Amino acid sequence: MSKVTMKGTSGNRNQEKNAPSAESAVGGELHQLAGGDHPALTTNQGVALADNQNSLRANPHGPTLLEDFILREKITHFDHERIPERIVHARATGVHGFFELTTSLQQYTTARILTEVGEKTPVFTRISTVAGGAGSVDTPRDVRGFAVKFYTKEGNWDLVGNNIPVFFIQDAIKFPDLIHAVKMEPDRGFPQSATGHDTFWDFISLTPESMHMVMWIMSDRTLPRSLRMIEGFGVHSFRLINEAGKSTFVKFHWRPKLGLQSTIWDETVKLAGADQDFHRRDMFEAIQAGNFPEWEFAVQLFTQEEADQFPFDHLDATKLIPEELVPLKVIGRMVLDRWPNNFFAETEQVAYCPSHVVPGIDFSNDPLLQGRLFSYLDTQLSRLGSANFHQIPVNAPKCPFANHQRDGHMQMAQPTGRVAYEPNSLSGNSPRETPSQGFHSAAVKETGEKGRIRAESFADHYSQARQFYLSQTSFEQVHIASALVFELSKVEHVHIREAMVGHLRHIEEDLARRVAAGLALEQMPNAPKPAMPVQQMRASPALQIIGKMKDTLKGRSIGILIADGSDGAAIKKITQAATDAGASVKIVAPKVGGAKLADGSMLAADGQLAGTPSVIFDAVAVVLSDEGVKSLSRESAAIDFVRDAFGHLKAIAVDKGGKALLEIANIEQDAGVVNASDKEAFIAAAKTRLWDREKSVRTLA
Ligand code: HDE
Repeated sequence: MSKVTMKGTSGNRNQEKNAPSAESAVGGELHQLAGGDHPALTTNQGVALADNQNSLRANPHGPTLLEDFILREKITHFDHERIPERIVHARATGVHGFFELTTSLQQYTTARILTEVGEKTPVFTRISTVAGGAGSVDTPRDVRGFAVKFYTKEGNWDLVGNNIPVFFIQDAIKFPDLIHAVKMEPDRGFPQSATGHDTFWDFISLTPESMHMVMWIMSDRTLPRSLRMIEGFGVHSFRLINEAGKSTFVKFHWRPKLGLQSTIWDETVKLAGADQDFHRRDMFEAIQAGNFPEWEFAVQLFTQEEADQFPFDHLDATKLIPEELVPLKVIGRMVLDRWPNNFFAETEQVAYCPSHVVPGIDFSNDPLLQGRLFSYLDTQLSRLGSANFHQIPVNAPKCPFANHQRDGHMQMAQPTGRVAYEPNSLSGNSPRETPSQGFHSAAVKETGEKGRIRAESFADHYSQARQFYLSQTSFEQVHIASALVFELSKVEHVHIREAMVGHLRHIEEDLARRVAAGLALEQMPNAPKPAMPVQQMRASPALQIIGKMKDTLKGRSIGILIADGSDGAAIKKITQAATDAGASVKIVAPKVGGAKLADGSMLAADGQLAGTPSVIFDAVAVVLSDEGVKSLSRESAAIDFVRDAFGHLKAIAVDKGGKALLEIANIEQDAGVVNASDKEAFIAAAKTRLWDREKSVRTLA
């Protein structure tokens, strides 16, 4: 019997150059062993492999031998490839970049990152969903985590925030309950990354302090169009400390240069099917194309005396400080410009801790923040398995660091000398304290009685929820009401639906009425007794999304649907107008190889129609010949392409054939359906959503 081997078929056809690994860098000679440019494939002990296709067997049909150390090493390593995923924020996109200070805060802080104008500080930013596991979709209705690690000259500073400026709960002790309620229900293991289920709304309905956050998560803020189009917030108040030791409170904000933009619910649901990795891919493609996303960094600064005048307690993380009360001061910018080399090594292993601050920055007494100062370090020990997690390259400070901590799992450093303690008289160069520039906590006087007490100033649960709702445009209000109807319709227990509507009555009676009607409640439920009367607060337009959309197509994407016989000149004109306006353009055709245009030339497609629905675009154009219309009229993907674009309030440019397809799809012309030859009208319509159209395409609450 002849021996069957698979030698030489190891699939090394990928010509992309791999960055040299630690192993291959060691043995120069191994290069020659493998021949050409390829380093030798070795075990982790550096032994070159002669055969990576077959395990060692007693004979061609015999058992595999235990002595096959090559097989065992490879499989063992594979078996241990995963580490525990984050309990929350498991699914994420991470990107390197830099922070540049434009205005000094020297008056307020000694932190050099906030005083050295023009200095560029490297950052690693990780934007995440909260509830879903690492393999869940990018686009559930969910808060986005917005964590930035600044590798400053004075140590790492982690600003671990969200894309929403408030939180569900006031005290850290409630966090495990909140997360257990929102995550998949423990007996059935679903739903994955969705709030629309009984346990979540049960907990929320019994937690009035969450009502402000509920307004935010039911708004389109939780349905971002792109991670490049979200805001970020440090959420808690922090302190800045200046040279004289004086401290000032500060709230941190990130504002996207591309403006805020969200999708609408039906689009979001379909996006999850069209592209599970929609946000990660969008970020990847933007970075690859050199369209580096950018955020302004802004602060709200205020003193204790000013805080005493606020009609809320700024230490309560369910409250925000309206921009109208304390204006934002822009002090810098962050640009994300480099995709990680390796997802696991960087995005997965990065370890943020709100307790990572630098001299000149300090914490406030926000009880949620105080709990977080414990939780993150603890979580890193469990996830990364060692107190040496700071040695992993993505976590290591880029400034020198030295102390007498020693040993532990996976120690990578090799400290020299006999001294590992301080003070000592035996070493002339061991690390010592730096009394002047070292970290000092703010000298804050604490008085009062110890106890498990919630401050009375935390008792107002509805006023800012009401302010948020009343600050929205009517289009946004209707989305909030409809989201509540959608979510509560997924809740089986009627008493939970009723309890929620009861809370809504304190926020705004009309909202409660709309939701009650959407749920077909026969009677309006009673509102629970509020701990404090609801205050009337001035509307804050800064809380809208629509008000913060920018009049631009930069960073947006236009899809052009074509088929055999389409007019090449018309396609070219639309492409030119869209790219001139800053958008990227993708051609969609029934076959990925492209379509044969009217002039006989082939135009390659960027996406095949069935796999490239209009949900992934901000606006679409349809350019078809009579022959093209005929063939697409029988394609549900083509009908869905235009129906969804219309239903999702997008601009549609059509030529004669495109118009015929719209008629087949029963789409009526409106201001957003424009002639493909009128490029100005198309570009103007593509920059927004046709909000007025919505009432004609769906019933909203
Ligand atoms: Fe987190 N949170 N959190 N959180 N959080 C984690 O730490 C926790 C809270 C936030 O990209 C965990 O490394 C507690 C508020 C982000 O790696 C964990 C409390 C805000 C990320 C944890 C909160 C956040 C996390 C899980 C209540 C917005 C992802 C993995 C006191 C200001 C960071 C990890 C990344 C991650 C605990 C509340 C944001 C379990 C106990 C409020 C962006 O330690």
